Amino acid sequence: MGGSQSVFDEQELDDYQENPFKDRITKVFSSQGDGSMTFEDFLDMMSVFSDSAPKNVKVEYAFRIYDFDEDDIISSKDLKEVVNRLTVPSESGCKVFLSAG
Ligand SMILES: [Ca+2]
Repeated sequence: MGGSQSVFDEQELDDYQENPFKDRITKVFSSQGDGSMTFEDFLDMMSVFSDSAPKNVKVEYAFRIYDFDEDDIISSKDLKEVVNRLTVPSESGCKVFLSAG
């Protein structure tokens, strides 16, 4: 207590704008489950993303972010969505699709 620490610097905020998982992040931390965030939701998100958050908490939220269909399983379908989001340049229209199997 007593120390002050910036949560995000300007570069981190720019990076968030380009984050391919920002819709999942806001949905996972939304207490309503619809992507809308209360101030408490926002504080929870900042807490989890802080360097001092325990790794098990970070892992739990990472799992929820990557579990796109929210069935509590990271399936090949979820992993394909992760890869597609990481490999698709947002403005080029070029998209890589993986097939199951
Ligand atoms: Ca899933």
